[in-house]
Amino acid sequence: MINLMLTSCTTETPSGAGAPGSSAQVSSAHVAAELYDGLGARQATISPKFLYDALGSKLFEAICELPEYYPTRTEAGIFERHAGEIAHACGVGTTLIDLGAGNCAKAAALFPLLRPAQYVAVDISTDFVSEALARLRLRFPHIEMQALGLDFSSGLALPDSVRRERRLFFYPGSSLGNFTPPEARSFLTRLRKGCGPDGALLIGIDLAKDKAVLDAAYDDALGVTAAFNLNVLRHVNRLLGSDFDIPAWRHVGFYNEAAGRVEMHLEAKRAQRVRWPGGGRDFAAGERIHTENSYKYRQADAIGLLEQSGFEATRVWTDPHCPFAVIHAQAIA
Ligand code: AVI
Repeated sequence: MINLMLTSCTTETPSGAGAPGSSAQVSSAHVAAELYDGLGARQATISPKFLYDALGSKLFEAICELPEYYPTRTEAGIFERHAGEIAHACGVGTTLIDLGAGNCAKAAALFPLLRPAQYVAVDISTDFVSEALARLRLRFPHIEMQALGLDFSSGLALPDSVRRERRLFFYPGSSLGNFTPPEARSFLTRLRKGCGPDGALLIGIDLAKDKAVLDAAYDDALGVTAAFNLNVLRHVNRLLGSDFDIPAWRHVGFYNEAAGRVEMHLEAKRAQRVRWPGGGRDFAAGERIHTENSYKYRQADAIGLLEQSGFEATRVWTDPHCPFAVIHAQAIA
């Protein structure tokens, strides 16, 4: 078994498109096979989940602090400004299921208004989330809480201990964008099945905006996002025993307007051969490894995606200066 360290931004564990979770016990054979597949493909890829080893998680926390990286603070501002309305739309006494709960801070900020009947913190890292819950229980002793160690990006089997009544899935952080749209639809459809006829979803989705803003957010002046992206090669070297020479690669992050997504790549600065046990690959100068997509939806498309997945958007809160949506969506019977 390999301990694939994947942790979160200061609050939620980002999760999506195989992206992010916390500390997953993943079989080394499975991890290696996935990496070999991606690295051997004509267009080489490394799944974004490999961005989140211990250092990658810290770098992601740093990204959330950057002036250029607007999503974290924009979403936090929306939750702060509209807390009362959001709580009203969700209603009190729900079964609040926090997907990628991390340190549970985002959900906990809503507890006084939401007053959930049960709080279920789901994270790929049971240890991390259990520690957070132990602290939360002291602050909110009247709320029934449980931690679930689950990689919900691939399946959502909730145990019987999770109440069936009025399930409210909480999925902030715009991590939905790290799925391709078809993957996002499958994921949301699983949530719809998991929440039952009286369930709902509270989700943060990043919206399309000016290319210059997006380019800067994913290629910041300090080079933190570059370090975050390049660090994936260190992680892969550790996991595979490969010999990626980090200084021989550069970070590329840009908004692909036609595809409606930000793309992150690693570009070879010079022609080189990368070796790993039993194989290797030649990269030409300028050849890229695709490491992440971050889809930016138009608001109408985000609502459409929810509808196609069995949800009806009942309320949408946005920021007056920076397109980002927090959406409350009710399960369609
Ligand atoms: C976790 N996820 C929502 C982030 C994003 O914006 O797509 C990951 C990230 N990649 C580069 N910067 C941040």
